[in-house]
Amino acid sequence: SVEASIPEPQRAAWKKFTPKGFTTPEEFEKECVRHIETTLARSLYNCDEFATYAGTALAFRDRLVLDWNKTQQNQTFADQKRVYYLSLEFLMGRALDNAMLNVGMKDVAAKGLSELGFRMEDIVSQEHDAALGNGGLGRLAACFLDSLASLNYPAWGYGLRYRYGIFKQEIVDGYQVEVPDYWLDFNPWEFARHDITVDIQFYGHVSKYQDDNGTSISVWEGGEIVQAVAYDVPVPGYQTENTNNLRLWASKAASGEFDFQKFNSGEYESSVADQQRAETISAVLYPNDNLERGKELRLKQQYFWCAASLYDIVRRFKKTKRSWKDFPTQVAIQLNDTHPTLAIPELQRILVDQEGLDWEEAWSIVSKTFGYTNHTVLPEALEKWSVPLFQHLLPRHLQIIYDINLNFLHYVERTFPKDRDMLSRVSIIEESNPKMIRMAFLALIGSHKVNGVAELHSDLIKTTIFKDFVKVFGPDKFTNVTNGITPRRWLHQANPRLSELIASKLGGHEFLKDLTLLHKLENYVDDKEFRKEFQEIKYANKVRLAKHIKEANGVSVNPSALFDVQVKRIHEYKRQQLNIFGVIHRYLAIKAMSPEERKKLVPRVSIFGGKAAPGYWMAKTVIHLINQVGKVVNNDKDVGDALKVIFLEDYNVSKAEIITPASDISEHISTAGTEASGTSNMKFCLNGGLIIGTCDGANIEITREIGENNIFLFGNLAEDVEDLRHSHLYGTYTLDSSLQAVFDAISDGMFGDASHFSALVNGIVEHGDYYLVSDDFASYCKTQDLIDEAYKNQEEWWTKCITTVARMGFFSSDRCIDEYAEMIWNVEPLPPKQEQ
Ligand code: T68
Repeated sequence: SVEASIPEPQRAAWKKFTPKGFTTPEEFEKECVRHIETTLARSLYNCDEFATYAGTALAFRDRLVLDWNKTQQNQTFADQKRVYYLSLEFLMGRALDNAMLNVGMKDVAAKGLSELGFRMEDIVSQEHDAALGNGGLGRLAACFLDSLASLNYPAWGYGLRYRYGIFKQEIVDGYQVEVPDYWLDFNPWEFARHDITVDIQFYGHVSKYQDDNGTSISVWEGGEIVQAVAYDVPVPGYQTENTNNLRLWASKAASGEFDFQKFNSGEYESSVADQQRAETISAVLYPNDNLERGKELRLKQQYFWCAASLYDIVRRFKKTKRSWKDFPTQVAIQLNDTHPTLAIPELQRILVDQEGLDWEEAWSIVSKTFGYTNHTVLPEALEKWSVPLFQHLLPRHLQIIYDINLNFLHYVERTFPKDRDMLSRVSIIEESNPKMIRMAFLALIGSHKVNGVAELHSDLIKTTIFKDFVKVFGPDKFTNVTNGITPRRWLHQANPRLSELIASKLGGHEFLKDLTLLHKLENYVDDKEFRKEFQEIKYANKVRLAKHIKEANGVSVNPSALFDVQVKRIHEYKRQQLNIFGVIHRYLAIKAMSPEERKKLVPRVSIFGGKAAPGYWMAKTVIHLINQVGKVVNNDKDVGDALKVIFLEDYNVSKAEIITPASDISEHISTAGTEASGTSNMKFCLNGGLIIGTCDGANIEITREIGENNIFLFGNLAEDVEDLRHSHLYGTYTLDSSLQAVFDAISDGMFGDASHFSALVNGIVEHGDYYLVSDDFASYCKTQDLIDEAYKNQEEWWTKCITTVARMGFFSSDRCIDEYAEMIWNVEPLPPKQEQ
């Protein structure tokens, strides 16, 4: 507020002492050492790599904070429309490297660190990943924050400050073991805002009163209160002062008198228990991807975070003293999947119950404010909440949802009077026992735009889960925004040598801000010098990964072998089982060869990585099988370098930064029509790796951009899936003979106790092969053979790789964010204010 700020006459004194930040290695060292000595209370004699990381991070944090303060002030004064990105997951990874590169001071810091006796690489790797997400959805949110900041959009992220992020994966005897990820011991990137709190209500009941005009008002009373405390994380843009805010909410017991009395009257224990119960809300990230299990605590998390975020957004809007009808012109809220759908009835509740707007007026504001992004068509991933559970936790919101539904169904009835079935099909309430609330329908009805994340996916939602809604609202409510990735982290940071090589040819790093400039690389496809360097870089990246594999798995792999990588969450629809069956097929073929024949093979390293949800038995079985196959193959003298099978433990963002630049081929082999987009496919291509994939998700658009000669596509199409599934269940079906041989090898105990894998095999042989592994197996193996052939022709191979990089411009998350801004949010960038 104006009263609290420094009065004009004193501002000169203030400004004189506003820190400016370092620019030279010496100045950096000074800041770093000062932080180590004072902030950390360490000295010359006990400064290890971690303390040096901390000092470095704090020195950079000081810089970020200055930019961040200015940005927030600038955004407040500019008073223009802002975007709020609501996501239950932000898979940020490490922050220091990114911060150094964004402010363009990594070289300066590296020089300073070396003068202090440290290597940059060792320091950077001290940082704990911020792993507040499961997979693609959470990482997409992180890429979006990077692009929003880099493109100067006035935007905030809102999420939960989990005390435990996604679990750490350990592999013990070939099995996945989950270890909690406590990551907050030292986190210099967050600022606790103990003064920014919101009281969040749960349970209780609804009473009706008459106001002075005789209109009835609903009041949500009783229940319990939990406090939300804001923690802010600066999000720096690349080569811009603009630094946005990510606000994460932590739960805390409300400091009511009740607790105080309890405490004073000697009931410490129950008072502490209340405290712990409140803190449980933001304690842990749910570790499922593409699966919803309807747990009460998850619903509590969702409401807690939505209510706190909306209170904050509304509070900020109210400071502008505008009328409510301006709300949708000042505020755009994007829902990252259905997890934040409660924001819709919550805003309606604030406007009607608290601000006294009438229902229609409020609803018109609400439905102009939200946009909803769908990330899946898998039925098991669509969120539904049981009505009794919901009624108990959020009684007023249930009433509001029923009223939203009633109005909607009236409209549908009037528009389609002859289609009685339609009403039950589109109702937000599923008439099951118990009744269920279909969150995707609520999100769709309460938003002005719905988007899918790749073209095929955006088409599919219109013909499957939302078919009826296209009739109700018309096709214009639906749009596509194909996902993208940030080239700062996924090229410049993860693959600095390639980034420099490109910069040297394109005359600077401009391509990191406009990735379409990469197309100029096509001029160098035949440039001998360029090709040589390009190959050397790939080789060096493979050497680095081989070193990691040696350290982590104890297996030596040949960096000249073809590195074949599949890293992503383990899920039946992503079909790691198809990959490992293919590996077994290859192993059997090698065993059947003469030593001479083996020598002619392209040596291959099959690299897997990814976490299975802790309760997902089939996924865990796949991990076990991969490890068992690795154990046999890697120790088979007949095989030698011809094949190695590696499972990399604890795949996460910082490991992805090492793995991605080191692949020759990566696998994106989901059953057609199941992977909404995929984003790692884009990362691998941008780093000069080729891909083997099905016609699914963004693979299709990648093919369109890079040309079908540069990608290895195989398998059935999405349009055939239904018939194929039907024929498995009702037709006559004979298993491909080479897949049968793989299954025989497994049942013969070649990879240990066959009973461990019987569910996996039987799912295919006896239970309908839902993911169509057997239908795609022959085509998959044939395509793998083509890859071997292609790799033998090295000249052509490198032409494909370079051409691929040159044509990846479309897949920047900057393009993606500009599309959201124009088609969905209607917001403009706000460039940072120049210093006077
Ligand atoms: C992914 N979804 C899609 N979900 O699977 C992927 N789900 O195709 C797409 O590229 C990516 O989103 C970005 O659009 C997920 O990652 C989850 O992680 C998830 C988490 C909780 C509940 C449901």
